[in-house]
Amino acid sequence: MAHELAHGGDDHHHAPSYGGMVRWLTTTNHKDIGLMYLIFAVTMLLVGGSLILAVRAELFQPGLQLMQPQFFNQLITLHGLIMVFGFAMPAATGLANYMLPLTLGAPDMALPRLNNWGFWILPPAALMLTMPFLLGIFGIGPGAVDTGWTMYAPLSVQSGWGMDFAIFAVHMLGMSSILGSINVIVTILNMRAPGMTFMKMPLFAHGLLLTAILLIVIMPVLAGGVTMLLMDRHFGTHFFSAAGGGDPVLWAHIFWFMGHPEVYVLLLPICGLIPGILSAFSRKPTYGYRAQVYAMWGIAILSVVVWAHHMFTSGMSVPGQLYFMYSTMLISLPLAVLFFCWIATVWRGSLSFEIPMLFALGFIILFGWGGLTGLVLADAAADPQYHNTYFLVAHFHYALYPTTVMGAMAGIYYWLPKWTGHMPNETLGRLHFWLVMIGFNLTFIPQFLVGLAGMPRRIPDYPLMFSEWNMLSTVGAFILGASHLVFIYVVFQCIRGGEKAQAKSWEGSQGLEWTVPSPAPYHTFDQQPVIK
Ligand code: CU1
Repeated sequence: MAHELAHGGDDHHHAPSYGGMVRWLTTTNHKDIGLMYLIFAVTMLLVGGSLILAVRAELFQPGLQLMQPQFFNQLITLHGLIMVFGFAMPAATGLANYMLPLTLGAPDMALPRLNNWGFWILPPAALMLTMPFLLGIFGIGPGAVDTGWTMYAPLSVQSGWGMDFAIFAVHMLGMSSILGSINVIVTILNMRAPGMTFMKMPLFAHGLLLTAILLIVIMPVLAGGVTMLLMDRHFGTHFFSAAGGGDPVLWAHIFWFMGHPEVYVLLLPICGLIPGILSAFSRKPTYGYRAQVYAMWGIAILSVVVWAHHMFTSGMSVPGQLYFMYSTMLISLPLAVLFFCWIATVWRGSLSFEIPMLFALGFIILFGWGGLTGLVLADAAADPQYHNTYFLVAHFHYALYPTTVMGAMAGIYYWLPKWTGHMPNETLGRLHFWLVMIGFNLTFIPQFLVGLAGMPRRIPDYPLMFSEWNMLSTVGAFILGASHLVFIYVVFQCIRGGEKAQAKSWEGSQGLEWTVPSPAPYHTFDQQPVIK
């Protein structure tokens, strides 16, 4: 089934055809690899989601019901690392692999073997990250990394050997994303269809290009950081130990130099993807193409100079606080340009609300709240009040869930007809969307409220006064979890059959050139066989 799906398209490489596992291990076809990335990402989404449902179950009531604090810490840490590195980034790389060559009019990614290598680093890395956790459940070893996904020193210097596994996993995940990024950049620079200048390229490609550049800037820094951490842990250095002349705050700087741009790494591919969907279902061209390109560049450049807004409470000079506050707030300008263009694209359009459009609009609404609450947190005077509370947790979930999960879902639903030849079930797809909207808001609105009231994050117990909101939040989380099962059912159903997709899969769709200003450049799309 998956075999047919990936081979439905053209195979330009005419590689010797192996069967079974060997074929998937050795494939250099961008659709095969894109598909494997997507399957890996959705698997990790379910794993990371299950971990946090255990956390929410513990937080259903005050007191310790289900687990000890150390196990709780492992759950929240793995949830963060798995969702960012195991789900969100591979999901974007999967969409990039599958769709980027098609939107550029290229036969494949520029470096197909590198592409294969980049993917196959991921499963061992995921195993490396989760193995100590599984061993820990069976009573072997100290369990998984339990420092929170930020791996702050000095805790991470002293934590058990789950940390060492996490360090190696981070190295491998970083290597994988650097390889993927090199491939995206080379493909975009060299393999565009004749006549497709930079400013005629789909916004999707612009988003992926910026993401790739950002990843190459930030991932080596994190790799250096975790290497220093490894040295501190085992080889007698004192980079992060105040007693030895080092500084634990140095770790926070290194981490957030990666961690803040990472948010935009996750956002930018979706900023490239959403305008095309909005345009298709509004039956209008994308509004403000140039403005969106420049805004995305602005966001990418600003994103690497604002990292210490995560550290207002770790002791910073007033000029430092002012700089990081204003530079952070400055990002809202290019983001507002994007929001304006998205709204202007649908404004007075002939709208219809099929599944991808629902997810695209849901993304705009929820991500808007993520952005606005981010402005609150960026205020250096207000931040000490909210730092390390559930207000922050709710904020970054409003920023990241719509971008990564809903963005990926919008893209997957949008392209499912093209990939499988069938339309997804509209009723179930809408059910999925509304379960997401209800479940997500029910989970995180209460977290804003308990956060404002002072409930700290990363602690398995809490005072009685927070009980009701936490109960609601847990109920919401389980609804949100269930929504993903509906999604998986719809995808399987769509692969196996259903209403036949037309050449223009969605009624308003303009085909593959959805974000290219007219006239569309020369391309080879119509010579590629239709997926049956
Ligand atoms: Cu940040």
